[in-house]
Amino acid sequence: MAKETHQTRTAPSNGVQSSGSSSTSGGLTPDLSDSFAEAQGSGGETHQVAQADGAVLTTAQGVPVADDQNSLKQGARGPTLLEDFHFREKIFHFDHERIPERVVHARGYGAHGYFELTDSLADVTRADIFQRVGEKTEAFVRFSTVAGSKGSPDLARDVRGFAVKLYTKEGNWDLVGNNIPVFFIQDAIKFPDLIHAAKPAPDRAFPQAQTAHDNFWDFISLTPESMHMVMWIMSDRTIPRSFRTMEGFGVHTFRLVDADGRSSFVKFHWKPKLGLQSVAWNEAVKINGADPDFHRRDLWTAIEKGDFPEWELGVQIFDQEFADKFDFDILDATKIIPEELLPVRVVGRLVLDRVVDNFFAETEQVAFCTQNIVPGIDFSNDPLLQGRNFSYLDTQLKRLGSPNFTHLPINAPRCPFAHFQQDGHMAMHNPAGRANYEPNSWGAAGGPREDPARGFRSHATAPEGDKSRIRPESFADHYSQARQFFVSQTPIEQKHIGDALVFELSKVERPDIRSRMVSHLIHIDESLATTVADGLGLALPDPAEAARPTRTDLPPSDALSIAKNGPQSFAGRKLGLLITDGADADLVKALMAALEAADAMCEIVAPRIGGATLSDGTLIPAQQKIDGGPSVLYDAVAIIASAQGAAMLAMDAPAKDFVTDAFAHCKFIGLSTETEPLLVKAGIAEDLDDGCLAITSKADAQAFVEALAPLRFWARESQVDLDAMNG
Ligand code: HDD
Repeated sequence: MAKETHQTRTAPSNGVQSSGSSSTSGGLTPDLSDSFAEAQGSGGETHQVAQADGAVLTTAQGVPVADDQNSLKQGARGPTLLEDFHFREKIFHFDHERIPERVVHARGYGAHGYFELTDSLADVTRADIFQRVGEKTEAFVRFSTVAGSKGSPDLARDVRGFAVKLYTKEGNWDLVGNNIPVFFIQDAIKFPDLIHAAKPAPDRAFPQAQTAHDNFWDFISLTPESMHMVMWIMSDRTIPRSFRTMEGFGVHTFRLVDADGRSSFVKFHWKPKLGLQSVAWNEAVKINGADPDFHRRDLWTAIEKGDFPEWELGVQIFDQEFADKFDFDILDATKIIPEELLPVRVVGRLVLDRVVDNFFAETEQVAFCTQNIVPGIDFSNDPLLQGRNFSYLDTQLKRLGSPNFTHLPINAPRCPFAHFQQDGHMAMHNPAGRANYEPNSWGAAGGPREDPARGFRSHATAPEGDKSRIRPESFADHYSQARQFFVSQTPIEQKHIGDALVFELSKVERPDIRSRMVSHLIHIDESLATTVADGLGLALPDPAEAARPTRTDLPPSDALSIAKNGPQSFAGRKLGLLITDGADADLVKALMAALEAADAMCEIVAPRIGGATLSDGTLIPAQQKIDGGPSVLYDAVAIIASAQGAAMLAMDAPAKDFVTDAFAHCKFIGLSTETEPLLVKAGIAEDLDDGCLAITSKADAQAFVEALAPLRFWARESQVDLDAMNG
């Protein structure tokens, strides 16, 4: 039997910390099979489900199967016999394949990678992960939407979860954040109400994955503390182009604690290397139909082709004296500390370089818990965080069905662990030996002991005040930072916020809810309130009662704008190149080469999936037939067609949509001269602007790719959008 001691039980390790290698873990990997092997006393040989070529199909008990096509019957025509253990085991297992989906953040996608420290924080924290520059720590990240079910589309207007599990040498640290730095509510006791209101209404069970309905806006308009968050969710932050182009935030104020027990406050930021990028709302709606898996496909594809998504980890570190200067509370999760007041210090980078082996084993079973912190990091008294610390552990038991969910490879620490917890469903790490309690007098054989020096210690904070259910006065300003966010946006971003509010509230059936919502907007920005009221066909209501007047002196913060923090080039983005038979081979090849040189992707769209034969006879296979490759799937498009090809495209509705949508979504469009008939039929030939570039030579192709650096050609929006013209 494989010997196992209390002291040195080591979890599956992929060796990132110790050796820098990146062998796998998670899923039914050799690591897991080792665990099985040890737990089951097999002497170390693996119990992995054999996947190798030529492996014999067996039952779960390992019995070789002779016939997996037919159940066992009495006679050729039945009945089926109860003694068919293979059939019964197979169906029994199938019947139990589903586990409860997450009550929020059900729709998500994960990947493995590592965190690398680039600037030591040893001066402010003893957290092991922040000590040695250059050291890598294995990480698993899961991105998600909040409101939709597991099968809902990726481009719902919604907050995105950004949950990071860091397998440090002193235990797992989970930073369970979002792509928005504030939250709807200040106290965790309101979380079930918020989520009930956002999810489908209980009687009719719709709408799915949308906040554009009465219940959501009813709750929100009765919850003034949510107004800052409302500005963020109505901005393009909630329709990101990719997980790779979102920021992430720890949201709460946490604590860092140094070796001497001194503590400072900290806020965590993840900043994407590709810059901030989002799509347009009308585009999002169409992406959901064209490719409901848009975000997960994007992440998978990027990692598989070696274009590893990357973020910087930044921290804002401050002390009590700094905190006291604000008239809001740093424990209030509806507030930010503007980066202009406290710059973000970059201390590391997060790289995702490996897709999962198995979605269920890893992404579905990963259990993030806000209470998973490590020595050197501590909680603040933020009442939202305090409540979360109960909720996550509880929810994992419900979802994964056993307190032993930490035994699953994706959840197990990579560092040694030793404790006296035992038994329960699916126990895989029961300690060997006689002592399963502490204190004991079995000496060295008695199992693990406390370590006062290395062990986790909570920062000692003095209690304040009486036991009570109270919302502190310092949490009372609900509008000042909402206004600050709004005035920090570029005009086009402000327009999008107005459009989004009008869209969402137009789906609300009760006029009094619409009106109540607008009554809050007056405190944020009167012009916004007027635009939204006009857009709804509503008289401007009286302002809502405000606990505190809005501070209008908070200066704009550039860090809050997507447009001011956008991409620097077309790298990592995708061009949809529509071609036809006879298209100019030199132009097509020059464009493809320029994109490759710019580290960008190119997807060929053609009338037939077999591809198109270019002017020089080269057959270029297509990745999409035109009907399956609408322009909403691309960051920019180009059309290079022969005269005959363009004439055919001009008769094809999907081809016309390809151009009109690209135009309406303010995309850069590259056009060969022959495409004129298509543009005429699509109704945009007269409207071509500086965002539509002719591609008539190799040099044009190169210049076109360089022109693609900005996110969009936003100047066009006032020409193509009725709301913009009204506004
Ligand atoms: Fe939460 C999941 C982020 C408030 C209760 N939450 C969950 C996930 C993310 C967040 C990213 C998905 C993790 C994964 O990918 O598995 N939640 C947040 C943020 C919050 C927040 C940034 C505010 C700052 N959450 C919050 C509150 C509560 C919860 C106030 C309850 C009191 N959240 C949960 C949960 C979930 C969850 C019910 C569902 C699935 C899970 O935990 O594992 O426990």
